[in-house]
Amino acid sequence: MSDKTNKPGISRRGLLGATAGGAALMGAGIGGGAARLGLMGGAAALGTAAATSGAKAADYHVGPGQLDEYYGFWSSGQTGEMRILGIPSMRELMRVPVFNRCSATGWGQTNESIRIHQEKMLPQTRAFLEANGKQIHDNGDLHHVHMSFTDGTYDGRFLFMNDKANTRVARIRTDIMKCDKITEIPNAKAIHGLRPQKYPRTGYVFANGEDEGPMINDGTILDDPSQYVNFFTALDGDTMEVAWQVMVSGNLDNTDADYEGKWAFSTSYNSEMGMNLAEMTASEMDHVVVFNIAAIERAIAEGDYIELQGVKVVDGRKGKNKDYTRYIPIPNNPHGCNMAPDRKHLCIGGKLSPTVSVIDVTKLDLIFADDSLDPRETVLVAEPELGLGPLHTAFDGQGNAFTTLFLDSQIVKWNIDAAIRAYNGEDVDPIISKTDVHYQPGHNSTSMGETLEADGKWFVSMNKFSKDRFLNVGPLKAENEQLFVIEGDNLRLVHDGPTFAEPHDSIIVRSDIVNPLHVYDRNDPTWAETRRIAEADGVDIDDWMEEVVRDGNKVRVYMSSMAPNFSMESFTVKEGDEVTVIITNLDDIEDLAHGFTMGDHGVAFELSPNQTASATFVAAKPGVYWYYCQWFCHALHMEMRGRMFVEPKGT
Ligand code: K7E
Ligand code: CUA
Ligand code: CA
Repeated sequence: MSDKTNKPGISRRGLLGATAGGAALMGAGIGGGAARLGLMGGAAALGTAAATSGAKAADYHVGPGQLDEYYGFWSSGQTGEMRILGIPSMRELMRVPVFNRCSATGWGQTNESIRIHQEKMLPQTRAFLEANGKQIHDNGDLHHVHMSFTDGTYDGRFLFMNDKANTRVARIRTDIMKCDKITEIPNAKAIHGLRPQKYPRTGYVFANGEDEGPMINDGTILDDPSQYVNFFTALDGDTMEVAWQVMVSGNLDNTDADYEGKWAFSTSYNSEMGMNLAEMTASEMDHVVVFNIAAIERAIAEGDYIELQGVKVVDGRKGKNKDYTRYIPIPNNPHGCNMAPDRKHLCIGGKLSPTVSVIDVTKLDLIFADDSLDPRETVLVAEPELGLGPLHTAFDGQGNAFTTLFLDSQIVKWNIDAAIRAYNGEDVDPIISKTDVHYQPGHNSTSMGETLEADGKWFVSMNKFSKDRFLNVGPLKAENEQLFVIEGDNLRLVHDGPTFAEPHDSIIVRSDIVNPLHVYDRNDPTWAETRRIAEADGVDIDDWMEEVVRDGNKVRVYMSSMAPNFSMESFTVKEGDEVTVIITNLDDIEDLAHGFTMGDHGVAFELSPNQTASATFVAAKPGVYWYYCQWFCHALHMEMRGRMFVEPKGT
């Protein structure tokens, strides 16, 4: 499984040919023309060496009743939720809805979750949604989940994540493992790369806008890309307000931050500002943008900004001769952007280039101080040729890096110091080993690998294709995630696991850092507004409730749940009433969740111990409707139900 013989001894130029061929190469890896390069077929045929090494996998078996050593926080791509796994069992422990609508928990339907969705929604989006008969966007494309940092390591407070589909950033509170903030980002389009500030703390959450557009996108400018710009956003991780933005040249893909709190970095695959594939792959070089945080803060303080949609925007475009940004040329449509825990080296995956570009971030001051210096020559310290389609890099904390090779379907383990020495002309091979994965890996992660506490124990490869690894479930296949134990130079496969559409990124966090509650605190802010409404109605939501409050055609129904009963066996409303059902689960015993489902009304929500939740609907059809508890809670769970009587109009 570790074979150095596969090291590509081919030059980048030779592989990719003309630049248009670069694009074709990626296409080839994904499907049709793979045979030309012998890539996919080869991987499928020889990809079993690692897989058959399961003999010692039992060493790492997490047996019944045993707990995992790490939490895995997983994105879910177009599903729009965050997932929690146990590592090394790779068992999926929980799904936390964020941008998606969840049938189980009522996320996206409860008044409490709709308030979170709407709190930081732009007014024009609200108007747009209303015109489409909706209150919220209930889809998302969640690629990157990252935890808040203090002093360069995870502090267990929050998880932050992007929505590429609807240009948002969300936060999850780790004490309750629920989303508490969703911020729509003005000006930018399609938030993709996202990373929290690592030092001194989070602090900022950096978010990349991937798609270009007119500075003021009101329909005045349409097909005139010469007037398009793109935005880099810094949010305040504590308030989830946008702190500032930087206007940039080119688009933005992935991002990371350093360990000194000085810089943020973003890759761009479209320095060309191309609008189609040929244009986006026209140049041999794209770039990484370096953001000078102190200089940007100074610009904001001194007034060197414009205000766009209420956001202070600094102009960091190319050729502005300001010290806000620098553009470092990187080959070729680069993708991953990963800061090593040695505090010094930033690794950029070349994607169409078989190289990873290594930047020494301690040299960045030089190019900000002296504009005449060649930025690439000044800060680039290595550019090892590692294999085809390098995307993302993870670290073991011991000076080694693991890079996913999308086209080669391999993980290459390499040594950063050796790569630097090779770049300086020494005859050393930075490549330590290559391991087959199944198939086409995108992101990867190591345990604690994006922190100063990187421990080099576990490695996950997040593979975009599973093909023959699992029973056929039809034309749509699962993705495949493989867990490896890092053993010396090699990776040993201990688990293959299918996963639903489509995790991109993950982090592996020591379990002692994360300490969720077992039951809700009754004073949780999630239902503060619901509490305020109840108080105005003279109802105490902390107590047993049996109240129906009428307010014109609005009816608020207050009840409690306690196994195996709702406090109300029935309630009566009139046809056309807008009904809000507000429930507190007075059971405060660990794991005693109830739920509330109103039959034939599309209403269902979770009621975890001590939780208050509510949902609003129109009782538009006269008749008898049963509501029931949908979370199995008691021997008499089936009996935990009641009736809503909807009287016909005019009775
Ligand atoms: Cu982080 Cu998939 Cu959005 Cu790379 S991206 S794979
Ligand atoms: Cu309460 Cu099931
Ligand atoms: Ca490009």
